[in-house]
Amino acid sequence: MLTPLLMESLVLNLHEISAVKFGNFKLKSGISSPIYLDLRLIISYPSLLRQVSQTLISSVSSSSFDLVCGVPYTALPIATCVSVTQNIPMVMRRKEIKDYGTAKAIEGDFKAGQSCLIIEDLVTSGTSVLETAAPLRAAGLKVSDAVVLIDREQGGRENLEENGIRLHSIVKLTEMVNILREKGKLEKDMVEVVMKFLEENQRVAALAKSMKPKRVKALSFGERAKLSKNPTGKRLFEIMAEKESNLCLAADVGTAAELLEIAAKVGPEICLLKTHVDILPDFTPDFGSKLRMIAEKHNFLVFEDRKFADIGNTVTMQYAGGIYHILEWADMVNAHIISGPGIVDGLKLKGLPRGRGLLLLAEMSSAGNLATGDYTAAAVRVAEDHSDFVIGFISVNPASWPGQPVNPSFIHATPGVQMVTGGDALGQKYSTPYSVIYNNGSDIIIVGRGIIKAPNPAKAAHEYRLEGWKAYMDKCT
Ligand code: 5BU
Repeated sequence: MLTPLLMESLVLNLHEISAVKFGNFKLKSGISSPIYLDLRLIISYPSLLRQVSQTLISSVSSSSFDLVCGVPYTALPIATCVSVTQNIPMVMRRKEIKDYGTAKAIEGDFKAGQSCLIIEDLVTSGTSVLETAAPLRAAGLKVSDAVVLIDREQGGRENLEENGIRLHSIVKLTEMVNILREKGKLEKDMVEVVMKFLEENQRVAALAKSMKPKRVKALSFGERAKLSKNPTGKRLFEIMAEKESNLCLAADVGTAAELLEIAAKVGPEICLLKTHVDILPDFTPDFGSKLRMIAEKHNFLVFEDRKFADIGNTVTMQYAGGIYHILEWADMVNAHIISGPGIVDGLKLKGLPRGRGLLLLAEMSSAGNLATGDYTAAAVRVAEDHSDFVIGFISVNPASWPGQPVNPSFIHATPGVQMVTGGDALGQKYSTPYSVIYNNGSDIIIVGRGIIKAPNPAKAAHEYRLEGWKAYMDKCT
């Protein structure tokens, strides 16, 4: 605990450098606020930066953490200062991944199992702390505490608590305002305006929390396996439960040889392997049987991301014939519904007698795509009419679909997943494993470059599996 004198000195120093301002400010969220905090200014005052970092670390027991990590960007210099003065190694979370070749979500040297303290300047709802906690946890680090300079008291503490993170705050915003009032730094009229604003904001946060629909416990994959009418759908649920994996590898590598190699390496971590067979220059007719041997050994299914889109008669030939004979080796394929339900009838004609399954593209991950609203709803209707063959959907945010939840026998698989949010240069959009599974209501994370471009794909797959599985377990409890 900070002594009243130390807290007072800290607050006055922050006020002195105009890191706390009073007036009428338009916040990023659009609302007008009589108070504005700009803690980025601290870096221009080294003695204050030292005071802030010492105060922060003394409010938690520094010896119990192996590492510290600042939330980018404002808290990075604070965390650096803590690291240097306390001799605790630091790690850094990348806010965006630019170069997929060398990209790592967490920079620095660390070992799985080490404990990491998160350092932040200001907490409102706690979202930014959670965004940093997710990749740290995914990398195997233990995150149980976060320390913050100022708590705006708008639900952050409770939100973090729900996610297993204890929040230590140095000053609450109301305490800060009280100190400044007592020290004559605030006009009486302004005190009233500020206090009213803070009270209202706390009320709004509490109301939003109380209005949040009560979460319904999700059915387990094991229970859903019993509901599936299709053998491949049933098997996929069973594999997910057996292997504790809801990870699909998008194996978009350069050659068939590389694909088979990565399938063997990553096989133990995945429930599903997704191919684009038409990108493999060295495809040979025995590719399918070789891949299936690896799939059987490691107990995963094979999904050819063929995205059929033609009329029923044509897709029967594309599915079973041509060079690739997809029907022979892919447990499941997917299709657009742009051409109408006849496409499902066509694929079913070939696939159902072989026990294969189909995913319909209800949504897509890329920016500006047209699979939204009525199109998504139409995909659900087509699936319901063919639930012996359609096993689920390519979905992005099924929790937001009208008329939720759809029949739990359907599986939702979501592409566009990496440990940090962002995108690539060609329209791909990324969400984190936890948000895809827990917040957006999907079942399977489909990860490509996040794994195949990692320095150690098997290790990266392991981390994605743990993160995806944790989100699923949280939904089921
Ligand atoms: P990435 O490297 O994780 O971005 O790869 C994503 C994979 O998922 C890639 O094979 C795409 O073809 C595939 N994908 C997608 O990204 N978005 C979609 O909406 C659909 C498939 Br459908």
